[in-house]
Amino acid sequence: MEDLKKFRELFLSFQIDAVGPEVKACLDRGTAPKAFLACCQECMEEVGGKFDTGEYYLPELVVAGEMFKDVSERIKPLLKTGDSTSTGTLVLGTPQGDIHHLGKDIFKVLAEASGFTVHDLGVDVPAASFVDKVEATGATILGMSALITAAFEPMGEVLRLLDEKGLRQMVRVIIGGGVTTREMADRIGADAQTRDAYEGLKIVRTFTGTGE
Ligand code: B12
Repeated sequence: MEDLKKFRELFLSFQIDAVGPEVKACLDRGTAPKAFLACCQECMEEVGGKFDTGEYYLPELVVAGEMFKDVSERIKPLLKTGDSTSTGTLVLGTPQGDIHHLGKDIFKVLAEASGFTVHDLGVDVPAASFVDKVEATGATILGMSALITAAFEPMGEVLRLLDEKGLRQMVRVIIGGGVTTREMADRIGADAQTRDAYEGLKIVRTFTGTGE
């Protein structure tokens, strides 16, 4: 990824004002829009690792988050011209207690670019709101993103409520995000789990019968 070397350096040195122009310069040189998503994810992991070891604090996380948001806004319109053959309706959000949204947003960009209609409820979403939205839209897929362990219980609550309202059979549930595991998905009764937005897209396409 020689092409994104400077972009990566700017991102990792938190040069927030220079990142946008560099995205444009790379795109002008022919860099594929999707390459930025992968590169940003790597950068976020690096920043996250330094946060974990105490080298960085919350301000670095916030700036990295802002840069990531800015980059995805810039490339979103370009991704939409991709393959939009599949269709399906998806409700998406980060459960109550969790305010992380960058990974969810990456998945959303990919799902929309692939032709899905996405109802994004945002972050810190109460269980009842997920269920109400599924009911109101007739969505056949529900995606939840979790980055903190405190979000597990609220995700379980969503599954319980879906059952209670007789909606569980109508909707396939996928959970994603750095803290999720297959065991967690099994425990709460979700259909699928991933820590990779591209894999998530493949999974939801199989749910709608539009995957390979
Ligand atoms: C950025 C960040 C923040 C930013 C969030 C910015 C934002 N706008 O989202 C800010 C600064 C706000 C923040 C706040 C906090 N954070 Co924080 N944060 C992170 C950090 C560094 C990166 C997370 C991230 O964005 N990763 C990049 C994305 C792209 O990865 P991802 O989410 O996994 O998404 C990918 C896949 O999982 C998948 N995906 C994600 N969601 C979904 C959903 C579906 C349906 C699908 C299919 C796929 C999918 O797609 C993505 C691309 O492949 C992590 C550390 C780390 N190493 O991960 C800590 C981390 C998640 N935070 C943590 C903590 C503790 C907090 C705070 C409590 C800190 C505090 N003391 O206040 C608060 C949380 C408050 C709250 N109630 O939520 C802990 C969680 C620990 C735990 N196990 O519970 C972590 C792990 C850091 C740590 N080691 O301590 N944080």
